[in-house]
Amino acid sequence: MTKTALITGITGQDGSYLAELLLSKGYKVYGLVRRSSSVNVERISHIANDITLIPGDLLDQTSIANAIRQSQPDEIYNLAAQSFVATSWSQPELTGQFTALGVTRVLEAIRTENPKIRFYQASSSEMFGSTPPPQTEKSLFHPRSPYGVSKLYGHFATINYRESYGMFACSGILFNHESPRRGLEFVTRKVSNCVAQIKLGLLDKMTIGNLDARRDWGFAGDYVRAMWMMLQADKPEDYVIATGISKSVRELVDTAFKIVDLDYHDYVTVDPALLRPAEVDFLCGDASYAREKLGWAPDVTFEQLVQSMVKEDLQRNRRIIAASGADLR
Ligand code: NAP
Ligand code: G4F
Repeated sequence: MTKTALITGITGQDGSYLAELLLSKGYKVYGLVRRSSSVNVERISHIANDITLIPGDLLDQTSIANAIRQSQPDEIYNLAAQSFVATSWSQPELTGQFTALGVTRVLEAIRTENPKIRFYQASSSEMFGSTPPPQTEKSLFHPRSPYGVSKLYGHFATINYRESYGMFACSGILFNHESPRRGLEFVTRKVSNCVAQIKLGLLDKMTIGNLDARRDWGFAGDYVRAMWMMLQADKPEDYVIATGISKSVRELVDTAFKIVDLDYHDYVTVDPALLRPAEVDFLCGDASYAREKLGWAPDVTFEQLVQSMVKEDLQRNRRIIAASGADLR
């Protein structure tokens, strides 16, 4: 029987990969999209004819309930959030409204419309904050940003609806995952785009913040597969999803510049304005439980990921130059 899924955050990085995955499995896919004054569907334009978009906002309970009524989903993937950690210090209240209370709004809409719907919550390794690695499902949470605090609320709201109402509600505690579709404000994409622009002569220098922070970076396509697997399991549980390999921002920068035969020392300067009020120093996840229970493992390595991002940004910037009519030599 054809399954139906509703994805909040379908216009984001993960939403676009998840929609592709579900379509490939024969799902009917709906996406909740908030109103914007300009078109914001670049990441899903290639599948626009295969999905149905429903207007709605995580800030608006009625619109979420309407979306559930219209789509009648078997599964809901709650990916919408204010997801940029740095912004959460300048907009802490709004981050809480989207990223924390937004989860309760979706859970409450499911409870009242159809509690049999399976629910996936996009929890985050940011919730571990200052807890040292390796981080597992059993590690302590100590978030270090308003974003991390908000995600922790959403995480426990999901557990609470599972325990209070017997709902099939799961959280994936996902470590950083990236792709050529990553927003330009996140460090991997900022680096891949700057490297491409420096190589093509469009940019002279790149500024960066904390070079010593360490992250466990994987490929978004591998991680949306884990989301789907969680909702196919026999019982609802929470899982850490990670590669188990941690790299510093410095290693990321070095790797990306080397791909285009440049030495980052010649181009990169640290800008103290990019340092965060409180940093998450060291993330490295242990996804043994997901491997054992779901059979999940990542396919793409850190080096392959950075390579693909730099390559795509080189191609995209070349297209921009070509469209502007500038000489590419
Ligand atoms: P993203 O690219 O920033 O996408 C966020 C999505 O949320 C966008 O589609 C955005 O819509 C939507 N959104 C924001 N506020 C909304 C609102 N009030 N109502 C409806 N939609 C709203 O994020 P991502 O990287 O795909 O991440 C997906 C989810 O996983 C997020 O919850 C993020 O916090 C979480 N997560 C991500 C990572 C990671 O490394 N990528 C790791 C752990 C957890 P617009 O297009 O209109 O802005
Ligand atoms: O790429 P980032 O902005 O990602 P961050 O803060 O780790 O958050 C991402 O991963 C979380 C999972 O752990 C998600 F929940 C969240 O939604 C998001 O997807 O920063 C990564 C690291 C940080 O330590 C930051 O301080 O890179 C460091 N960094 C150094 N210079 C920089 C920069 N980050 C950004 N964005 N820009 C810089 O210039």
